[in-house]
Amino acid sequence: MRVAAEIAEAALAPPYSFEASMLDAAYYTQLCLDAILDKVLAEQRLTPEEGLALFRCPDPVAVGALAHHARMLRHGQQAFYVVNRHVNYTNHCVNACRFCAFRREPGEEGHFTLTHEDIIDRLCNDPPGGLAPDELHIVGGCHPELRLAWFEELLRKLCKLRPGTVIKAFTCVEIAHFAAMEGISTIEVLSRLKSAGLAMLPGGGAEIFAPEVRRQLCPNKIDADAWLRVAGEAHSLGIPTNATMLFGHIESVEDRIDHLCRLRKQQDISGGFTCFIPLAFQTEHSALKLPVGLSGPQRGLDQLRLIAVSRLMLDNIPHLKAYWVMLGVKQAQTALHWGADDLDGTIVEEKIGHMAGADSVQALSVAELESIIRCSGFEPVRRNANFTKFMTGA
Ligand code: V47
Repeated sequence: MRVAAEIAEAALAPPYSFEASMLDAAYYTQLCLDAILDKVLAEQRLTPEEGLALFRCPDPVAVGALAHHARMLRHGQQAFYVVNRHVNYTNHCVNACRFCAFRREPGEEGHFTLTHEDIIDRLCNDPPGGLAPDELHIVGGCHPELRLAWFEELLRKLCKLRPGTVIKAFTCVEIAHFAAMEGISTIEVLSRLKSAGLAMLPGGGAEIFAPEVRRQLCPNKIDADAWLRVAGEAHSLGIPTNATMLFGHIESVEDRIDHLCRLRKQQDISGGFTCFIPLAFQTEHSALKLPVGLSGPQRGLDQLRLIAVSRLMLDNIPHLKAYWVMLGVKQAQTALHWGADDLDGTIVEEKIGHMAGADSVQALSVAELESIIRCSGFEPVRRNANFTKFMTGA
């Protein structure tokens, strides 16, 4: 006799059928979502008001089914992962955002700034029998003394040691900080870093674009327009970028839709966003305290709904990442059926989420990532940072 877990896995194996999906017109009419269903089936753009209706729909599963349809149209049975390494070069930061549990004051316990050698050691020494990474993810706080030349030299060293590996480094916030420190334009910073080997920008620092919430969360950080301008400049230089949204704190559903619409508009203009990553706020060690009921496991369905609405609103951004570090592995796996197509990667060492209280593990192996994907009924596909290299899992 087969164990139940095996049967459950086998039951998911048949490919998605658009005809036999859950998208029953009569049911969506009952939910007053019939116009949205028609648009999703016709692959038409949703309005901000329709996005809000999806947040207010009493049946989150119905919203998830729409997003799953949109995801299956784009990626079919494929679900992506990357063999990567994260490194944070410093937690010294001039910004002091209220939600951040990663930053430390100089002299405070846990304050650090890595040397080039430390960074190379973390990124270039593969564990015995381990795979060489296809992506290096490098971000840090906005350090008041590290100069642009230091970062250029680091990139050049890494390119020499890891030829062929995509270097995804420095958020739009860091780029703006380097420009202010050097007294040069952000586009000049981007071109210099590109010449030194930068291939892509990660999506951090976007937080929430809505000005009032941003003022409360991160008053010292560049504003939405500046973040989007730097992303657009990167795109104009042929540097793709990701985009994030920090959610699950003090933002309203209107703020979420505003964030998604600003990203969608920028993508219409500059076209270089590769992947959207909703970042679930980790509360435990954050100075930003939320009322009981607004954090913790009871937010699980809200996370899935946010992922689904993001997939439906961001019709022009190809990929949506269920970042397992912040969501937890089980929720990230579930999210693959709610509009997400990517799980991020092996990571090895993660600090920003874990210092804030994320209870996920530090690393996942390729075997674990592939198993999580297969047990969700998808085909694991190993990618690099910008999804330009694909390898179907064994
Ligand atoms: O910018 C900070 C967020 C971001 C917390 O582009 C927090 O592939 C939750 O951007 N709870 C950094 N989030 C991480 C990031 C990222 C991660 C993985 C992949 C990619 C990519 C980008 O983390 C920050 C901030 O928005 N963050 N503190 C917190 N307590």
